[in-house]
Amino acid sequence: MFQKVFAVMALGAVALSAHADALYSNGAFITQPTGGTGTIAGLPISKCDGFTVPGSTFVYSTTGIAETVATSTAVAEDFTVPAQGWDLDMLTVYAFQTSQTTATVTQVQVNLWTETPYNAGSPGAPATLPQPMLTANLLLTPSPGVFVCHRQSASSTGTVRPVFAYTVSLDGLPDGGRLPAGRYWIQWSCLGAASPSNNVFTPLVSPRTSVSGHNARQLNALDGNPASPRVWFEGREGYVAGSSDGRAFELPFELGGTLLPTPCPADLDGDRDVNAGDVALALLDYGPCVPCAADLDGDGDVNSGDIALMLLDFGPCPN
Ligand SMILES: [Ca+2]
Ligand SMILES: [Ca+2]
Ligand SMILES: [Ca+2]
Ligand SMILES: [Ca+2]
Repeated sequence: MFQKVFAVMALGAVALSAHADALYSNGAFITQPTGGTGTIAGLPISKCDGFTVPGSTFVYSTTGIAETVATSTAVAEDFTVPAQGWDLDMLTVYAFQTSQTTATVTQVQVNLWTETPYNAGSPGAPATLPQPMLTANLLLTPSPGVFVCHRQSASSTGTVRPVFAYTVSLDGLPDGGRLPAGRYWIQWSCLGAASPSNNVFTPLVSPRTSVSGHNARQLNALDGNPASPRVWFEGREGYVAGSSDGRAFELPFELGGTLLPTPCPADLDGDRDVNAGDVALALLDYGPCVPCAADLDGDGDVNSGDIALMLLDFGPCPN
């Protein structure tokens, strides 16, 4: 009989997780929602914010950061799960391939870290290298790309770099994406069209002053040579070895899912209500019992002390 109760519960949980709410956005990047001129008249624009470094008049302007499966590059961004915990269901990332006018991304690779990503050769790597949660990236087929805007340099009004949004399921993460409170890094990269260039880029959060705490990480060649090893480092716009440290940035992404329910240990049958049914279950286990859900005070015995705790929580579980 009780097995039946749990089976019904499990079905309820599946139905709930199919409803994904917006849990987190790392920042916007459309700077001119009412559109541009020339060949992209009327379509929204994401214009990068240019900057110069002391002693130079050159205006740096980063249209995109490589996140290309075909060249073994990737990016990672951090997010913080609050005390209640999250059940992640979906990730939305943004990508363009210069000169492509249609959505080209056919695969998004995803991994998750519980520490800042470093690998062998990373500047400032800790003695013990962190590892991603999954030994192999999730290989995910995205929803059809949705046009979002055109990405431009700081000065251009004509270059066509249509940015598309791609959404993938995160239910392939450990435990279906259920995460306890803490700080995490989500890693992603995209597989797009092979020619005329296989490079896939993400725009940057723009303007960068709209958010703080810039710390996006890149998996790429440290020296800019495509043949060099791929290492994790903090991305720096306008970095020039020996003359400019550049400036860190943020990358746009969104997470969808649900808040985990608040723990309610006295609710033994999981119906989110502590009532006579739960007391009846506890009485079935009365006496020495290890391990035992009804042993609420953890003393290895289900007795009047546990029933008293149960009565204290009588009524609906907190949300
Ligand atoms: Ca960040
Ligand atoms: Ca999930
Ligand atoms: Ca109950
Ligand atoms: Ca007890």
